[in-house]
Amino acid sequence: MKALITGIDGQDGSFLAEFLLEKGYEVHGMIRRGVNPMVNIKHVEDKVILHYGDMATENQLSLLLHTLKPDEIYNLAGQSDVAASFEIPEYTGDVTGLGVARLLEAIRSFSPASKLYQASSSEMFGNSTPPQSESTPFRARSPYSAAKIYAHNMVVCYRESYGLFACCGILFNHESERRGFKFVTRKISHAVARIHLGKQKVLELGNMNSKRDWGYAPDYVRAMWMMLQQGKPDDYVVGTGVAHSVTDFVQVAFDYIERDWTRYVKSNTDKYIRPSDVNYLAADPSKANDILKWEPSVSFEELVKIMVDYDIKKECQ
Ligand code: F7E
Repeated sequence: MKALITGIDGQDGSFLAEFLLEKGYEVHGMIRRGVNPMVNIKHVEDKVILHYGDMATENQLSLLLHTLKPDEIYNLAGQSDVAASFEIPEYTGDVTGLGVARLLEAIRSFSPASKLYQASSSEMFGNSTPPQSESTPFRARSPYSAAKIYAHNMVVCYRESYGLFACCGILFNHESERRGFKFVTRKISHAVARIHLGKQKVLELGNMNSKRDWGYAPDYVRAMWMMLQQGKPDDYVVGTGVAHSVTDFVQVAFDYIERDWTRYVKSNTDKYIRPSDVNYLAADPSKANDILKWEPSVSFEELVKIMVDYDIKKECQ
């Protein structure tokens, strides 16, 4: 089996590459020229085949699909930083939204038998009432979510119009020791590790009241693969079903190093407040539980510990 992962060098791409290699796949990855974030895939670099490509240009995507004709395509590329999407809305729309239209056209023209996994996002639900399921309305609250909604709708449209085997995984937040430092969980685990070691004194955050359904990323890449092994293509919500606030994450992380978080954390820092935020995301993962038989394997408390432990170890090196 041959798979192509766009955005292979990101958190999810790297875990998915490991997962597919273990299953005996020939794994191809698309990376952008000029970017050097190879840390996540350094350990599998000689086992995967990397290609330069960009969601912002159709030529390379078409050529890649024409040459490879992969059995499975996992589209994990895109501008995924919600806060940044307010500053670069056009770029976000181009790669995260229109990029999927380019990919779908390339699949339809050059590799129509490929199965596609599209990384949709719980951010698309905006402030729709939790718990959110596949039938919950999408309500964009950021340029990022608007782009993801467009991409999601395009995948559904191509599935229904051209019979492509294309699935959207509406994934709730999933984190790990490979998460980028700009996302709140890794920002917290990294700061907590540094505070523990006496290297940092203060952690500045924005809105600590928002609630997210946080799971462990390796569990989520398993769900992506499971979707493509079904008899028919469909869309699935993937999350733990349990939500916690940013304050909860902070509290559990600081409890772990036995310190009182209120002495170190400054909340509502202007530069981390978004023009509009999503208040409360909690998955209703019943469909993924029933049909995919997918279940998360790591609890919220375990996730926090994994991340803090990793960052303490890293900061000691
Ligand atoms: O923010 C609040 C912030 O940036 C979570 C992406 O993977 O998941 C992710 O999007 C919450 C928000 O993730 C800070 O306002 C407070 O309410 O970690 P985040 P996100 O926006 O939920 C979804 C599913 C995706 O698809 C996205 O690609 O935390 N928050 N203080 C902060 N957030 C950040 N980043 N930094 C702060 O200092």
